[in-house]
Amino acid sequence: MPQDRQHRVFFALWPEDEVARQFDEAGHLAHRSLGGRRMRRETLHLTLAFIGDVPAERLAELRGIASSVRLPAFDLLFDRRHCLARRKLFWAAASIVSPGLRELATALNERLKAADFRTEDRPFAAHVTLLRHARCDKALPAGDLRIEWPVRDFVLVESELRPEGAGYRVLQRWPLDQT
Ligand code: 2AM
Repeated sequence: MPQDRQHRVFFALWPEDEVARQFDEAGHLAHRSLGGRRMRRETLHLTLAFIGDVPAERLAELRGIASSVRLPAFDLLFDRRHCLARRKLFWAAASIVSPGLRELATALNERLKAADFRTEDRPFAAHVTLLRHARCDKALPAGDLRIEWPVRDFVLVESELRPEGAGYRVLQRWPLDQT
């Protein structure tokens, strides 16, 4: 592999099959009203820190940053559906952002910044995108969202832009501490 190849990467939470299935079902239901393009079940995730293009030789630094983060596992409850008209995105969110999630996202973003990686300046908004190009002017179907997600690890992901949408590859997984 040529050393100067760029890798488009980000840190994320990646759900287990059963949790991904519930997000997928919520996307399926919303799609009936809002249309757009559904995210494929195997690609559903929550971004903790978006980094963008990095050269291959800096991937080891990212692995080092992840390994230096020692934080406890936490549980999330996704109970909000939101359509962001400006970006035509429909996503699932949590009305209470657990301190564990905030701590993890903050730790990663701060360490990335300290190591001179480019990170997002926009405030962290915990969400799982379910539809792109959604018609947010349409009414959502009735029904509440309630997805419980026990978070026990986080991942570094490479995004490969393909004609059929982004393809993601989990490069490595780091466990969170469980007591
Ligand atoms: P989104 O779902 O709200 O678009 C991979 O692109 C992941 O990184 C997506 O979850 C995306 O969020 C997130 N992301 C955050 N900032 C991004 C950026 N500047 N460009 C592309 N994706 C970004």
